[in-house]
Amino acid sequence: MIRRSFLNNLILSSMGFLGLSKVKASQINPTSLPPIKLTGIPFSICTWNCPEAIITSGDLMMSGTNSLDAVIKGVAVEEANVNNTTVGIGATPDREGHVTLDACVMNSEGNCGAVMAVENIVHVADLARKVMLETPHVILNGIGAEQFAYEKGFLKTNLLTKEVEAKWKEWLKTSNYQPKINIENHDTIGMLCVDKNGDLSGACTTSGLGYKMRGRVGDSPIIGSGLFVDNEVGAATATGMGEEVIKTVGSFLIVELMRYGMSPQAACEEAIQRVVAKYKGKPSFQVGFIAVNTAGAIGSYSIHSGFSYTYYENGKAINKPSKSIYSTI
Ligand code: SD4
Repeated sequence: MIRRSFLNNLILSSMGFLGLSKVKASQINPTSLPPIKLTGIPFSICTWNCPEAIITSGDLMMSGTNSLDAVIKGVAVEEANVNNTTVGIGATPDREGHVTLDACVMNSEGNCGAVMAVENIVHVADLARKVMLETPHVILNGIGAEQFAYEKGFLKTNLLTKEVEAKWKEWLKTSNYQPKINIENHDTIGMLCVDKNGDLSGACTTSGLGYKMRGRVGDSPIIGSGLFVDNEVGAATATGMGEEVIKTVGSFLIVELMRYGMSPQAACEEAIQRVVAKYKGKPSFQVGFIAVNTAGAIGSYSIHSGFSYTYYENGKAINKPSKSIYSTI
C-alpha cells in the first residue's frame, strides 16, 4: 500500500512537472509501472485496414525477423499498392501534379530516420531507415533524399498513375482544396511492431494530403508527431490532419502519458482531446492515433468514426473500428 501511494504521488508530481495536471487521476494506471517486457510474442498493429501489410510483418517476426525489418517490409506492401491513393505508388499528387512522399522510422534503440517530400521513390520508409543507419543525419528532404536513394540503389519510378492523374486533372477544374476526413479505408500507414525479443520499432509512410501545396510536409515524417517509439514504454503513430498532430506532438505525447502510467487507450483519448480542445464544436478534420505498450496492451482513438486499425493474431489480420469522439461526420 505504501509503495502504491508513493508511486501514485510520484506519478502525479511528475505529471504536474510536465504540465499534465489536467489529466484525471482515474485515468492513471500505476499498476503498469514498471513496464513489463514481453518476450516471445511478436505483435504488429497498423492504422486503417491493411491486412496484407500486417500479415507480412507478423509472419516475418514469427519466423525470427527483428521488428525494424518487419515494420519496413510491412509498410512496403502499402507503398507498392497502387490502389492506396495516399501511400507510395498510385498516391495523390500535390496541386501541381507532383507525388511527394514522407516517411519516418524509429527503432528500439531510440534511433530514427526520416525523409520528406521525396519524388520518384516508392519505398520511402526503407529510405528513411537508410538515413537512420547509413548517414550521420536524421532527416533528408526533397532532391537530397532522392539523390541519396539512387546512391543506395533505389529505382526511379513514376509514382503518378494514369487514373490518379486523370482525377487530379478533374480536380484542377475547380481547384477546390478540401482535405477528406476518411479515405477509402486505407490511408497513411503507421505500423508498430514488437518482435520475439520484445523490441519495438515503428514506421509511418504517406503522400500526405491530396492536392496539398507544393513543398507541404505533414506529421508523418516528423519524429514525435507521426511516430514515436520508446522501447521501455511503448509506441504510438498517427493518421489524419498532420497540421493538427504536429501542434500537439501527438505520438510523443501518447508515449509520455504511457510512461507516467496511462493505458494506451487512455493516452490516445487524451491526445485526441488535446487536438479538439482548440476548436469550439466539432472539428471538420480527422485525426486518429494507435498505441501499444510494452505489456502488450493496445489503444486507438479518433475524432470521427470511420478510422480503424488492424493487428496481427495467429497468422491473421484483425481489423477493428476505432473508438471516436463523434460517431457521425
Ligand atoms: C499528413 N497525416 O500528411 C498525414 C496524412 C494522413 O490520413 O494521415 N492521412 O498530414
